[in-house]
Amino acid sequence: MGIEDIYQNVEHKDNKNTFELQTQNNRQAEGQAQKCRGSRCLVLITVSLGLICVLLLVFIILQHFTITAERDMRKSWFFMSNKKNSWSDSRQYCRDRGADLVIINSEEKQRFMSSFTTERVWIGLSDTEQEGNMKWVDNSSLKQGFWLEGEPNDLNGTEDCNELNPANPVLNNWNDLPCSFTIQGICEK
Ligand SMILES: [Ca+2]
Ligand SMILES: [Ca+2]
Repeated sequence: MGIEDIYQNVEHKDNKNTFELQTQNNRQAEGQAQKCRGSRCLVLITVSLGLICVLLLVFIILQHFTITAERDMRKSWFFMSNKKNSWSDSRQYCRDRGADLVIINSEEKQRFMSSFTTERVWIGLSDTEQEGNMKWVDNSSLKQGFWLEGEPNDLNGTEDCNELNPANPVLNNWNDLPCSFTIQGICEK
């Protein structure tokens, strides 16, 4: 083997080594790129899942508000009876329409009902069953009354049905009357 052959051999070996090194580098780079792609993929999946969760949450909240609003609408459907009548005939007017005389069980509702009408109106409260034991049309007991001063007075022992008279102060405008008295009623559906 001449000196030239030795040089050629060494050169060939060097080339081979360089090629192997390059290949190794390429593999490493590819591996890193794959790793990078993999972690990017993970981030994307995480972000997507997060977005889906947020969308679901928004959807649930919107559904909740829609249902609550619908329920409130149903709760808030009030209408007046068409003419002045006794308490029981006014109540019958409401019942014929799938409603009943209004039940006022909060200050908020009392304020609303007082602004709902300018007329004296029957509300769904009476003590016809037992004197002094005021009950709503759903048979629940009265917890908070918005009575006119000195009322209910059961005048002459004949007053068992109750009106709301919006001409009086908003939180003091109930009065008991004879049930045969004729005024309109507020129905609640
Ligand atoms: Ca009474
Ligand atoms: Ca009275």
